[in-house]
Amino acid sequence: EMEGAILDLDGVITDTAEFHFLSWKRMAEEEGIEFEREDNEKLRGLSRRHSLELILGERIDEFSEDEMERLMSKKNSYYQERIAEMDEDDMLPGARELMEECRERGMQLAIASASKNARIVLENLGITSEFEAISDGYSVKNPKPAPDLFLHTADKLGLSAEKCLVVEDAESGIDGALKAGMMAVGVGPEDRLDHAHIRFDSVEDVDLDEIIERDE
Ligand code: B16
Ligand code: MG
Repeated sequence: EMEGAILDLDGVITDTAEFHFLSWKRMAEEEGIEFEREDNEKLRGLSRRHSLELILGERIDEFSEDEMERLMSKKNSYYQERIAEMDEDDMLPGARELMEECRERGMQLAIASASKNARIVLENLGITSEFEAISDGYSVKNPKPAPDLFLHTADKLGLSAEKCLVVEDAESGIDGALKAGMMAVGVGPEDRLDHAHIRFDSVEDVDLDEIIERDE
């Protein structure tokens, strides 16, 4: 029986992917680094550092550690400008309902986000107090696709891995959930999430009954 729902933040509760993109793009343009919308998709769910490494690609050798820090903090300041404008209305359709349904089934709720800004976003959405545990980009050393963030979160809930389901929009998040030994629920297209235990096109489509049945 499922006793914990571990939810990803960016892409499941709210859609900040566009804010991340616009912030990376603005930084890249100022620095003469090439970065196009097509390249944004593969950044989904990856840590800030891993994202920058992918954006720089082969040019990475041209940048010192200090330079990389500068680029990341520049991007982050642009991102923080964006999320400062968020409020309750920025929940993805179906996210609130999914949280309520998990509650009705007596499950604990948690957030497992790669983002160091997760707490600010949750505050602005007004849902911080809805979660028994919040793990973010500061919680563990190894980011997704490592299982560490999910295991850390289950631990905070006091639950073993097999009692937790994970809802994720990113390939790397599904990888991590599978490695953690949890029920991996994907939200998004098949080509990105075909390795999930079960997949829905969007958060609105997530059917908890179907997930529970799959688990039995
Ligand atoms: P930050 P999630 C992830 O959040 C985002 O999907 C990813 O695009 C971002 O690079 C990462 O957080 C780090 O964010 O720069 O704010 O620390 O999907 O795991 O909730
Ligand atoms: Mg995500």
